[in-house]
Amino acid sequence: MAQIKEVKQCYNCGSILQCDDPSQPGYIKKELLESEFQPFYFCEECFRKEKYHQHSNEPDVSEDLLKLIRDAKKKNALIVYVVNLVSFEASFSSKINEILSDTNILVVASKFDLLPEGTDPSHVKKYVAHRFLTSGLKVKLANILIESAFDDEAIRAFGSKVYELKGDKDVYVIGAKLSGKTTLLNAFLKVYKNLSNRNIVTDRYPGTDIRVMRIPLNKNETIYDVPGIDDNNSILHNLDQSTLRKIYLTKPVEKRVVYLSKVSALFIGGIAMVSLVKDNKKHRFALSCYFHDAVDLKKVVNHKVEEGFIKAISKGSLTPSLKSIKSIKDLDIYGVDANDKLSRDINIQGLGWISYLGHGEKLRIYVPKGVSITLSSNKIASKKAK
Ligand SMILES: Nc1nc2c(ncn2[C@@H]2O[C@H](COP(=O)(O)OP(=O)(O)OP(=O)(O)O)[C@@H](O)[C@H]2O)c(=O)[nH]1
Ligand SMILES: [Mg+2]
Repeated sequence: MAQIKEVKQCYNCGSILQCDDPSQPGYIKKELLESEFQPFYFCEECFRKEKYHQHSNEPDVSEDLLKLIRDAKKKNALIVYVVNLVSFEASFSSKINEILSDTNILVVASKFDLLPEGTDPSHVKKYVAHRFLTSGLKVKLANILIESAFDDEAIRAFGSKVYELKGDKDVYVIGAKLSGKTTLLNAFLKVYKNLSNRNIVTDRYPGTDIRVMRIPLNKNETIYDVPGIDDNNSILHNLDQSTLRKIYLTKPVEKRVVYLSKVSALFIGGIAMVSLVKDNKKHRFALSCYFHDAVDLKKVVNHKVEEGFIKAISKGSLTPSLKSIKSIKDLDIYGVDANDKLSRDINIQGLGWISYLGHGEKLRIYVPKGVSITLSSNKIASKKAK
């Protein structure tokens, strides 16, 4: 009987994928094309050209945390990896991911309620899967939950997935600081039954100085709430408490669009800046910005944008401002080639992200020293240029 079969295409260039001839368009290695972990596919050329999901600085990870994660792996425990959907791109650690490669992982992508209204969860799920894959962690699409900790149905789905995947093993809930681990577990406690004679306790994890909350599931098994991976590569780490409270997202982020032309720049509060170094005469260059609305976005047209940025910070005319930025030496500067007809996100860890569609422009991104930026495919929508 005739069958309808999906023809697999490259996510970037649309070439029909093939494993026979590396010199022809759409070539991909057979094991990648057949991998059950692959949510979408890139031909080898696009993957190489695009340097997907690279990020500049990794978070610091303590020896104690690595010890705890190695212990979890030795016990064959289920790892619940919580990522905060508004900012997780540079929260991965290659040291942790090396330990966790080939481990049973359930991903909870939290704070879906903070993405713009109307965001497609199935696209976000693929984005998360791809992000994990390129960080060296294999996760099946079925084992990624996109949720908000305030949604009862999502919490029940989380509970049943944990029971389905854990077998007779313990469960370790890990992820970056403030990713929502404890909030998730507190919501879970409302629907959970303690089948043991043990109480929930917080104490030191053996052999480390890390304090964990232990939630007994039954006689032998326990869920561990593990303190977060450090955010020293995040804007959040640089801000004082009151500024942080002002720009920390608690309602859905809204898109703001700014058009840049050559010798212009966008000041993102007094914290970060994007300048357009090379334009494309035929196209206006639009930046779709996703930051808290308390972060001022100011476009400036000036040959001396760097000087202008530092001056504006010292005058306190941008909100919020990082007073510790006193000269250009206090900033890390990255170059981004906005390749032809490709839509991308520039993620500034802890602050938000900017989407653009490239036509061969060149950009410069300025962030406080040590803050990581990541270049990735679009989290919200995968518009492709024709
Ligand atoms: N809007 C929204 N906020 C959330 C959600 N989950 C957690 N939060 C908020 O995120 C913040 C951090 O949550 P926590 O649960 O303390 O994060 P954590 O991962 O346990 O943080 P550490 O223990 O420091 O590693 C809190 O202000 C929560 O209210 C969610 O699904 N949606
Ligand atoms: Mg916590």
